[in-house]
Amino acid sequence: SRIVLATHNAHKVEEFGAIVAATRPDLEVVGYDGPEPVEDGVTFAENALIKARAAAAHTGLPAMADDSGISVDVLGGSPGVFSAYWAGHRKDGVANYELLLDQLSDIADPHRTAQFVSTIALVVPGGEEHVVTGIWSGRLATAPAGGNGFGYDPVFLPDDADGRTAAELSAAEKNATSHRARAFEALAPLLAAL
Ligand code: ITT
Repeated sequence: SRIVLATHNAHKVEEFGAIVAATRPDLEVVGYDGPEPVEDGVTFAENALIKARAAAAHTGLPAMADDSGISVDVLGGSPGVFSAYWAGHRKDGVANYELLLDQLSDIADPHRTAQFVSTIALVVPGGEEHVVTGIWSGRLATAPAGGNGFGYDPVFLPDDADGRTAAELSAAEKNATSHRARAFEALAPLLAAL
């Protein structure tokens, strides 16, 4: 059966492709190039639902959408839902994490804790809606390292990565443990009926 992945972010398409293939190879994940709704929610759940509802309505297929970001404890959870445009320039990953490192420049361990959050909404046309969340805990590095992944990966030191940043993990290593993988793990039982 088929499910629409409602995202315009090529990195998310790649990661979900690998995560879904590993657990539900029978599920065909199709892309979404329909109208992009205004993401004006103030929570990950609201934004994920906005994107999944739009795609389900437009395609008539079950749709899932990920809304994600990095939440830094000492910043009260920011950038959070504003992660994609923290430095004011949407999609400018390097400026975003450089600003974040600046903001944390006076903060030493153990106060650099942060979480990557992935909230996935599943919307079945004319049917149910579900929201699940996956969290990946770690700390902010003091300087970027690594060339894999995207977004804030070069400045995030996951607790389970032996001191490497997320951008120093292989795609397979990241996809085995990331916030996105954990959210999909919670979603998988709900997809069993599809
Ligand atoms: P769509 O809304 O089309 O899915 P987007 O990139 O705008 O794409 P979000 O609004 O959910 O998606 O923004 C998520 C941002 O959070 C993303 O641009 C990155 O800056 C950051 N982010 C999310 N997951 C990440 C990950 O696995 N590694 C590094 N940064 C991540």
